[in-house]
Amino acid sequence: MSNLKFISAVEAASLIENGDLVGFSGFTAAGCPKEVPTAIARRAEEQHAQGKEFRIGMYTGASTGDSLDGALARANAILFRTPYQSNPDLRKAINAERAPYFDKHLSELAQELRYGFLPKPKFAIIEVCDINQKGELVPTTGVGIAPTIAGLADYIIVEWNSYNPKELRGFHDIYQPLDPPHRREIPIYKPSDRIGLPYIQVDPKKIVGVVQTQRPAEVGGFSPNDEVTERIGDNVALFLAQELKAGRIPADFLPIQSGVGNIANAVLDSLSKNSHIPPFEMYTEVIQDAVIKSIKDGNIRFASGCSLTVSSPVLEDIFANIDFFRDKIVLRPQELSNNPELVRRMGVITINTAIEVDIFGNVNSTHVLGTKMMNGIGGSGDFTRNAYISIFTTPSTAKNGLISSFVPMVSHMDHSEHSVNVIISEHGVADLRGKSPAQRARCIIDNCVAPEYREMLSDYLKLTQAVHTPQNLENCFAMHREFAQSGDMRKVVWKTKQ
Ligand code: 0RQ
Repeated sequence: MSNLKFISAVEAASLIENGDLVGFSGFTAAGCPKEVPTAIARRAEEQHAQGKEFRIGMYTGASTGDSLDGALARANAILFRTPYQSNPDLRKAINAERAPYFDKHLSELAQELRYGFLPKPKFAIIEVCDINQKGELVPTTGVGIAPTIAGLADYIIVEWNSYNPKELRGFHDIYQPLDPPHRREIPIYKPSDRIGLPYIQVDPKKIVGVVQTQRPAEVGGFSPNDEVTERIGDNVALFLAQELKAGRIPADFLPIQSGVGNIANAVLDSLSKNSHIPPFEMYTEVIQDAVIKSIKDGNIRFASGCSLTVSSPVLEDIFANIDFFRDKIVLRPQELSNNPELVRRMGVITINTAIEVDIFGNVNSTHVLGTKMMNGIGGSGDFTRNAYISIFTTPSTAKNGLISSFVPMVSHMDHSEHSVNVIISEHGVADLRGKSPAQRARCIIDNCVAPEYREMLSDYLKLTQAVHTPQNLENCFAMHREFAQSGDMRKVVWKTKQ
């Protein structure tokens, strides 16, 4: 190990100058560096106190931990940031235009960096559980865009976090497709196929320092399932069991992708508990607590993902039983975990959460009231557009019923009616396949909308003419306007022509 230069986080941060572009490993809080970003944030604050500019451009895998996104946002140290994020302080900075943010499909970021569509990072900061002099970096619990930024960056700073056991070596499958016109098929035919190396190979001469730490992962816990999330989960399981019975899903079932958060966790619990659904595999981006429980129970046979986004007790359980999980989990770069070619080929059933859905089946995953960024599109577009069956879940209302998640026209569109097959709320299932816009509207209102909004949305349809998509341009955003004015969509009064 003698050739490796061990430095402190402060020394590492001092290498980074105002305006530098920095790529970070990890995906969600899993696998992200912690000590160096915190030290960069402190350096920014010191520079600002001396009246100097200090901001960096940030490429990450997806959301990160608070010591990365949170610390740099609070320090006003962000020149730009992409892609997905979910940190409250960063969200505030983005929505106040203090942190310019552009959203991207997660599968595309690595290749767009290689294509030169985005300027390449000068530094890559990579969290590892093991490293050697040959430049073999073994990532920890999340991969993200680490292989690409390590390849493109001029300098690599390694954060060697020994909270993560070295025995994680073997969990990763590191592979980058060639770029056009040389790209071939990616040879993954089932979730458990491995095609790459168990480490990221870098040029050891680019490693300018290794910072050692033992800082625990920063993934938050999940809220226990409540009545609404449980009912959504049960409705998803019921729907998929029916599809299986009808022979529209093969008897061995198909791989499942499931988004991030409490609803996704509840859905996986319900799928595992449903006796009509056989043990299945996951081809997903985020492996959450419920997946680990289901692997242990034998209800999930294998999980391919980009990160182990699990709460601390679950992570410690994995570390304690690492050999049990070794042949049941693989962690890949997001370019593979979210790859449209693979999602389409393997027939992945995708389940993601919407913020807002319109009665015609268009989905808003990202913007509150059409203007404020919530988190970002994440992998939802990578999966939805290429799914075997694409499902969106949402509670029928938000903010204790003041907002209906179902509106005449979404205030921002991420997934169009062409990509969205099925909508599921706690009230039921709207299967939109093979239906015209008017038929979809009836189906969503009858099956998914909260009882207190059903009549209102039925009345909306009465304001429309017999046309292909029965919208009323005078009223299509009236529910949003009403919420902005009175704080309660239930008070909307439709404008009718006198
Ligand atoms: O606000 O926190 O102030 O209470 O939105 O809503 O119900 O807690 O749901 O945490 O599961 O997040 C779509 C954001 C859902 C997430 C989204 C308000 C609501 C609450 C959050 P509060 P919940 P969740 C895998 C795939 C896009 C990316 C994706 C997401 C807050 O799932 O980011 O799918 N998805 N990636 O009150 C105004 C509405 C609202 C609303 C909810 N209609 N209007 N506010 N809220 N509906 C992940 C990755 O790619 C890494």
